Amino acid sequence: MPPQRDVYNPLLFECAWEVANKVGGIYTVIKTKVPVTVQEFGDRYCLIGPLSHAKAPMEVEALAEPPNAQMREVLDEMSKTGIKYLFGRWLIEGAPYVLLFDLGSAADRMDEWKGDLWSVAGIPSPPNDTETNDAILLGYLTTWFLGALAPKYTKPTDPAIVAHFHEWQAGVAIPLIKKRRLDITTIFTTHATLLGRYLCAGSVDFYNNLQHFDVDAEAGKRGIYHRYCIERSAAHCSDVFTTVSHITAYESEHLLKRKPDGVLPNGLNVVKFSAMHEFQNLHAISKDKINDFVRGHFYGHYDFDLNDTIYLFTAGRYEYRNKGVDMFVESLGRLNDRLKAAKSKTTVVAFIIMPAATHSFNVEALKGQAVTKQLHTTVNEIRDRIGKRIYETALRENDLDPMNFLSEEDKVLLKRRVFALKRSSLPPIVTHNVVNDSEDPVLNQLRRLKLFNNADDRVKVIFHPEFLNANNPLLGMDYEEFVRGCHLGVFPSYYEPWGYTPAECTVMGVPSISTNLSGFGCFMDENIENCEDYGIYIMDRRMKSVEESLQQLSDQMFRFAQKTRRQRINQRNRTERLSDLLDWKRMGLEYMKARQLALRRAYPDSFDEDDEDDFDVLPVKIPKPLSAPGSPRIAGQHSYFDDDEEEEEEGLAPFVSRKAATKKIPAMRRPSDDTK
Ligand code: U2F
Ligand code: UDP
Ligand code: G6P
Repeated sequence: MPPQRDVYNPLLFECAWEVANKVGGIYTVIKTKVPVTVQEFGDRYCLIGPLSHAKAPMEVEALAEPPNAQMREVLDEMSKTGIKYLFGRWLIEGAPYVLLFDLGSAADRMDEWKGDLWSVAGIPSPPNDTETNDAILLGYLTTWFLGALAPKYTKPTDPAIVAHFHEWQAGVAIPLIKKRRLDITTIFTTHATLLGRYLCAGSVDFYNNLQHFDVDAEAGKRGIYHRYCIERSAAHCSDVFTTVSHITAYESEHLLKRKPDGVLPNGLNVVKFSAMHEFQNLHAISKDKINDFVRGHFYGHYDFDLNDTIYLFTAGRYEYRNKGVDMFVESLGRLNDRLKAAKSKTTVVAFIIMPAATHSFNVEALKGQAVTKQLHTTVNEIRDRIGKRIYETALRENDLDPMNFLSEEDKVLLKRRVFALKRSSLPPIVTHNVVNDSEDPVLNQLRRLKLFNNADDRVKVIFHPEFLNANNPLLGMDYEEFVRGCHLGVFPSYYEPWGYTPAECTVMGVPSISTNLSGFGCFMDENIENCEDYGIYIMDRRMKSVEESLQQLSDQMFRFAQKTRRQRINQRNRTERLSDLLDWKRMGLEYMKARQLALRRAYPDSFDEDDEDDFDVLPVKIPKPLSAPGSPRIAGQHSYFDDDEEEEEEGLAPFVSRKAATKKIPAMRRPSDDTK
């Protein structure tokens, strides 16, 4: 007979490589989700991860001891055998408990554990893969801890234990928990598949061949067979298996050979402004800073009107094909031709923010900022002097001829500064000296398309091969501030399980272009009747040929470039209204459902029969939109956990959008100011 536990007040352990340890997108997922999870679990929630001696001291406040006797006892036992850890509170909103294991303190057990992993789970581990070695240490330490904790809770009134693991690096514990038959229910969430990432980075027709890949052979060819085994085993041994989007669910079904039980889309911690104009003002302030940079960058060629200039950007890890930078650059070339042909006065400045190996800043780029700064300082000094002269003259009621106020010295000074603005070269297309300049794919494509920032180019380009930060001497802005100042984010990804960048744009009220191959793009398409009305442009990269997709992308950018300021302001307001859709307060409901399912599978007898309906249909209270008229009416979010027979049968229907008209935000009535 299955055991009985208190399934209404379970303990929750969430385990990931990126707990208090920023590496990539999973850190954002976990950190931003903490407030809603703490709200639900309070002190029954604890995160588990590896101890990074460099990062943890900045993020975690150590506590003398864990909150309850059971955890204290287990950690004391582990400590006596030489295991080191840091227990404390993660200093982020929600301040959850964290348990970070010092993997080095268990390194002497590595061989024993590797042997065990092979014998109990059939997972091999080569000697020199540090990432895998670390994953094994983390997995065994976590299982040790949870395995010792679980037997301390055996009465039907004791809490059930839910353990949620993210990504293969945290996945080793799952087969171990299963093989050891520990009294713990497990959830595994994968944020991408290893094979998917590797295959897409090459030039394969990934989505049309998903069913046909010989997964073991492909993993073997890429030297990741052992990692793949961990990922696949975690997917199969977990009580509940989930991914972050339907498209990754489809991919997992074929590459990991288990159909996910559900989809847990990524949310954000949305900061609400009390009035719309507040975020619009922030846009104007940030745009001014970008304007300053642009004045400097284009000095000597600054012959376009910033009042009629729009800023486009793409950003993320430098994965040229996966992130669709190839498409972005190609369509910038087309946009340039179209704007020129249309004799448009609008200038588009396109930024590419992706870290690449560099030597230093480009001297020309630095010089531009320096000479404009000097001119600005000189103008301010002259302005002060003129001010004094006017004041003195006016007091004495002498001759007030303005021509007399600029002294000869000031005229000379000003001329010198203006001469310094002359330059023989074009404004650089890249801000740094790139290590592999001649092989860099972005630079090579820009050169091939002759996008050199010529005077007659309506599209100017700036490749910034480093993530942004406020201390940067060139573009001294944080990423968030930069995004707010831009007009449109462009993310034409080919492989993007979720894609935080367009989601971040949305909650800041910045329109974006994404694709129907990204989790975010598909999610928005499923939930909104007419995405483009809301500034969510979605490129079709499924049904269209590359050429057609490129055409669509340049059409979307061209249409955007033709909008009036009024139309852009209006569109930003609509985009910002979608924030509720991406808020963890709403997205977190899917996590709740996953936990319910895990508990139900492990402790079916602990649920009151009367409760059944309550759990199947969670009280999904969708927050009201910000302003009543014209706002999106969010009728209901499509949930993978909905107990809908038809949906279950239907499967993932990968290339057929799961449009459910009633669940969508209705199309917007076009306001009169939408026409020029
Ligand atoms: C996904 O983004 P991530 O930030 O998690 O992407 P990475 O940090 O690149 O890691 C993805 C996995 O692929 C592995 C790596 C991770 O397990 O160790 N990997 C590898 O083994 N070798 C490589 O050369 C490259 C990667 C996702 F892509 C986004 O769309 C989501 O928004 C995000 C959050 O859900 O997760
Ligand atoms: N980002 C950043 N600084 C930059 C550019 C991007 O911190 O200058 C962040 C951005 O805010 C986003 C992340 O990089 O959170 C990229 O996440 P995404 O989900 O788009 O892709 P991933 O890298 O996880 O595949
Ligand atoms: C915000 C500000 C306005 C400004 C506008 C510029 O809405 O509140 O004062 O005029 O941004 O918009 P644009 O799309 O031209 O950058």
